[in-house]
Amino acid sequence: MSDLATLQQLDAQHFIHPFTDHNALADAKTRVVTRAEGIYIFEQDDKPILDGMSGLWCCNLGYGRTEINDAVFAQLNQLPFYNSFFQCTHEPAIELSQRLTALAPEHMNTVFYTNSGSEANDTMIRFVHRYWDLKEKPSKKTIISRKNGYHGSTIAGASLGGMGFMHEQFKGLDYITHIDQPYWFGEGDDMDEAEFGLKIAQQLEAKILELGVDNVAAFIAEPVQGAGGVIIPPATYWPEIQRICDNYEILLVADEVICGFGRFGTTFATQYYDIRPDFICFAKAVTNGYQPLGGILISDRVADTVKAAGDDFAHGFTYSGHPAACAAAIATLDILEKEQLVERVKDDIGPYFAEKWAALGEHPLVGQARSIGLLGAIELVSDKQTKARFPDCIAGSTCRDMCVKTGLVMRAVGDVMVVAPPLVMTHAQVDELCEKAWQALELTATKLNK
Ligand code: PXG
Repeated sequence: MSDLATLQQLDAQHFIHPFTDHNALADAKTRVVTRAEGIYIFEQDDKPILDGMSGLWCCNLGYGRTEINDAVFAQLNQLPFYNSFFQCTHEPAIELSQRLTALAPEHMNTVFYTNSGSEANDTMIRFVHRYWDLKEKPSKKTIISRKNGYHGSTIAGASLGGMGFMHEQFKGLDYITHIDQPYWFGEGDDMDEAEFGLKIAQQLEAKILELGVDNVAAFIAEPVQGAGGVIIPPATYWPEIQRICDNYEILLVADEVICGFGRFGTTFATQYYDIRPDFICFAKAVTNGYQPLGGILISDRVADTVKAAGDDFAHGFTYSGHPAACAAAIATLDILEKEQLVERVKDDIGPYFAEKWAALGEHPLVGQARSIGLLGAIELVSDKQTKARFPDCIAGSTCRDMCVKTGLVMRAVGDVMVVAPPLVMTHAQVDELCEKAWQALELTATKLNK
């Protein structure tokens, strides 16, 4: 293995990293991750770092799951690649489709495969536009999304996303528009939480009426915004969104790229919130992050319409339903079922995590500690009463650096610290995560002189 300095130098010379300030990276130097086991990653010094982010919201079963590796290896030996175009298919894609649709809500019985969450969202738009054209409502093209949502990084994914700093760097699609997010802590002022949830949901109705129902095709949202800072909507939000979509016959899209596969103690977050989307977009944890695979689960009304069209649906990727990726997904679903991890999140480790995580709210720097299943966020503030922030998101970036010192991966979204740890963690590991987070908060407070 090359020494760290050589790797860092080569990295700086040849590798442009995603979502990275390369000047800051040049000063800090890349961290080279060398191996992983259980819920820990290791760098060259070989000290364990608790991975509170499951890779990047994807390794829900943790690392070292050799069952998945073996399944991929066996599939590569049997049939490393064949396409699913031109009336061909193969067993892994067939089996996975059957398994995924059995887990999905009853009205969703078909899947289309992509290689990532971004492509899943692009694909969703292709289906939405095709559906309304086939329904002879071709003016229905606009998709309503939310500010601060994240839906990926292709042009369509980034256009659907509502992060201002991303939109500054490219020209977004003109048939996508955004309404506010249900961020009660940050934007609810003095409003009651339930009332705020209704008010924000009703922006969807107002937007539909403003644009004209004949022009609106779909509404997309993450059940809980992940990359935007683990924004858990008030309980009143989703029922009202469902009512509005039903009332105006707008297709509902649940982007479950982060929420899916057990994170909330249900297979899909759609089931947690009891909503009936036309599309569930998935990726990441479907293969435990071990192979690139994404896709969309599609409602019967949309799938039946598109299948009945009588001509080609002109959309697909070379690697749609790649056999090795499908094999990884089947092995992942096998483990989820065998180890009863969805139930474990609901009845055991989820409630335990909720209790321990909530205690971080007692720290003087924390304005709110919230969680759902195994997803958690803490809001860093300089004043707990007024919720005043430190300038320039300095608290978040400081806390992230302190987490590195304490041996914990916790992500900073501005001044919100978030975690999405593996579903397999033990009670003792939840304690360890929360203790390390507390230590990082203490170090942050000292550095910020609080
Ligand atoms: N939808 C959602 C809800 C996501 O979180 C995507 C789509 C896109 O998936 P792909 O596979 O194309 O990356 C995502 C991805 C972060 C971070 O910093 C989050 C994601 C990706 C990279 C970084 O929190 N989410």
